[in-house]
Amino acid sequence: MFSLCYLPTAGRLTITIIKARNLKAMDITGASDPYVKVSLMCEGRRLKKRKTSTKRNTLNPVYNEAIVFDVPPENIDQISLLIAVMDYDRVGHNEVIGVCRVGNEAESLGRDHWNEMLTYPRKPIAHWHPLIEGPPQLPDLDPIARLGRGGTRDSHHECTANRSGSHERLYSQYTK
Ligand SMILES: [Ca+2]
Repeated sequence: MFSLCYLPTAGRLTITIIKARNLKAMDITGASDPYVKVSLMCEGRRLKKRKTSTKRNTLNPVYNEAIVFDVPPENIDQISLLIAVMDYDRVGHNEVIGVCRVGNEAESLGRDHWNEMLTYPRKPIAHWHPLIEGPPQLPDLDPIARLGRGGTRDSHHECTANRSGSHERLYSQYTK
């Protein structure tokens, strides 16, 4: 479950990772060590990524952590967020537990949630999202992300979102 909130005047997009439940067990302990990685995507390219803290040995982690990206209003239609729940492993590679996407080009709930955020600016809107099991390199392989808006690659639609990076912050211990 996560909330989305957009401040058009400040050009600030906030995603608050609230919690997850019934995650897949990835470790022999019968649990996982989940953290959430959020990628700011523009036409298939990853502009920024941020992650939450790692919760050890649980399938029902609670985060309440906000991640902020700078996205000017003129770029908001080209942006999507790829949310990946990952299992931390002390030895070896961290594995993908599942992913979901929100944005103009996302499907069903991912697009509905995004549109609801744009309809009600300055208001955090939270929803549960189902995770799909994706390959680790999903951002590069996803044909939907590569198409861009309307399936064209117009050079005038440059991704300028979050170029300065001065306002991006990760609040741990964020409270409602
Ligand atoms: Ca693990």
